[in-house]
This record gives sequence, structure tokens and C-alpha cells, in this order.
Amino acid sequence: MAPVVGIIMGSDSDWPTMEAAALALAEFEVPFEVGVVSAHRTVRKMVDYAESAAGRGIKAIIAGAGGAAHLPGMVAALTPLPVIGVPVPLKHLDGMDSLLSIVQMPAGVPVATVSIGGARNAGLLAVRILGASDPALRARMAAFQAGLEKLVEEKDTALRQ
Ligand code: RP5
Repeated sequence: MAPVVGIIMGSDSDWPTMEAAALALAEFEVPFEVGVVSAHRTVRKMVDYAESAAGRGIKAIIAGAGGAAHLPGMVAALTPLPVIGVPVPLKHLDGMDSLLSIVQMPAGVPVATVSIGGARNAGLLAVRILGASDPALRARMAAFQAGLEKLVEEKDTALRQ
């Protein structure tokens, strides 16, 4: 199946964080592609990737980066597709630098920023975006949410016993 979500990251060192996005998409059987695209080290590749994504059938982009994390914002500036930004925590500053680099976008160029290291939620958000125009996928998301509720209720019951 052709990929409909692009997962990109500034470095292969981001993969241990970003893998959770891929796992979430796989859980919902959403086809995706993964790649390293750096805003600073491979500028032309970033431009090519962002400008060609919609034409290749990509419907949402998950972009993760750490430190001076310019990738999600730059990609959002280059594509009309929804972009979800994942702040990757590095060894300094606990990921606050990554978060602040991604979250404070200028008006007109939105990036849907998830929590520091929140790649799983990025994957789930991409599923929800696709589900807006895919009733079957939306139903699977609703079932997933019902499962979360059931799990919490079970834990509550166990705690009370
Ligand atoms: C960022 O620099 C990457 O997204 C990564 O989080 C960070 C460090 O990259 P490496 O030096 O590990 O390649 O652009």
C-alpha cells in the first residue's frame, strides 16, 4: 500500500523516540514512510520532501527533531499538508529547547505540536486526521478510545478491591 503518512526526523538518533509514531500507525494499519530529513544538514532534501509530499499521496507529516528543532516548522511552511511536530528530548535542557523551537509558530503556519517525546500521540493524531474522511478508520479510533476507558475502569476496580 502506498504511504499516506510521512514520518521524518532530523537525525537517525531521533528514531528511538520517533519509532512510537510508526508503531501507532502500524497498530491502525495506516501505511507510512520513514526518513531522515534534516532542516540544517540536508536543506534541499527537506524542500524536495515537503514540496513533493502531497503529490505523492501523503496526507499528513509527522516531523520530529531535537535541539534547534526547525524541521517541523520549515516543512509546514513548504507544504499545505497538516504537520505534527514531535519535540525530541536530547541530553541537555530536557527537551525544552526542542519544544520551544517547534511550538511557537507564527500565525498562518501551524504545527500541531505534541508533548516532549510524544511520538505515540503524534501517530494517533495522524490517525484521527485521516479518520475525519475515513469512517472505517474513525470507527477503529473510537473503539481504541473505548478500550482506554475500559482499561482505566478495570484498574479502578482492581484498586478498590
Ligand atoms: C537535530 O539535531 C536532530 O533532530 C537531532 O535531534 C539532533 C542531534 O542530531 P545528531 O547529532 O545526533 O545527528 O537536528
